[in-house]
Amino acid sequence: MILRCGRFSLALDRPLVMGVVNVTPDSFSDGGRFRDPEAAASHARRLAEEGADIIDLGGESTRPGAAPVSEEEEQHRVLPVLEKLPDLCISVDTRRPAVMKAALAAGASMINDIQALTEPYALEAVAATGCAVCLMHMKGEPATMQREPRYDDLIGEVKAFLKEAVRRVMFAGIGRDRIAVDPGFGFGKTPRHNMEILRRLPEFASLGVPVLAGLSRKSTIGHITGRPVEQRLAGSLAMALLALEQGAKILRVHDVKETRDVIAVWQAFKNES
Ligand code: 7PJ
Repeated sequence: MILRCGRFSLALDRPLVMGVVNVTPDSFSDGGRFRDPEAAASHARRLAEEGADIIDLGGESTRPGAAPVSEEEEQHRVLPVLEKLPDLCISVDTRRPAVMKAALAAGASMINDIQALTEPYALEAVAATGCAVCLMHMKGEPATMQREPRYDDLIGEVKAFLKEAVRRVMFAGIGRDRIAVDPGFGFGKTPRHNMEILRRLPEFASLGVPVLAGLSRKSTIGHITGRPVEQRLAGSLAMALLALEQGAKILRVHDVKETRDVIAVWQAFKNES
């Protein structure tokens, strides 16, 4: 299996690592250390050297209660960083069609959308390009999604949403080899919901596209371990190993070097290295 990301073709015979670079002043997990484009670009370079296959660049904080960002501000955060990294496979984490268009024109290879290209004109922004898309499930809106999320049938609901999202983007002309899906850990989910999704992650394989898992430093790890965000490396690595074992093909992480070691150990255990 191959994931086509614009001018990059990523083989999925080993799990891929997506390294997170936030260009926000209020990102909960790295405290907006990379607001300056130069600093963000050099962090991205370091993650690529550590073994990130894809760099996920985000200019909008989706942290509950985060201040809204204008479209202009979001572009102003992301584009200068993107332009400094023409040789890397860059994903842009955005919900806005105008940002998608501008990012793709500036060389982005993937669009990672926490609302699965549901904004009007989002499909049009990506379809005619060769970029990959990550379609994520979210229940509610970032500002309020963690207020007592409830499901009658958690796995059924998330899976049905992703199945419909895949159908919709394929109908718009995006080939299966350009699509990844993501159950959206922490996006309208309690720690209990997140663990149930992880436990039943193998059921998402029937969607026929690679599953991306984003668990790195998330509050569920804080809930389990009692650790603040800057002390969640061990918890994140444990989550990465579980996600691999449950069939995730792409891991979205902050700590690339350490996650690559987890993958190496897992592969040696599977005798595939
Ligand atoms: C995710 C994301 C995730 C995808 C964020 C954080 C919050 N995109 N963007 N999956 N999380 N596809 O990094 O903790 O889980 S922002």
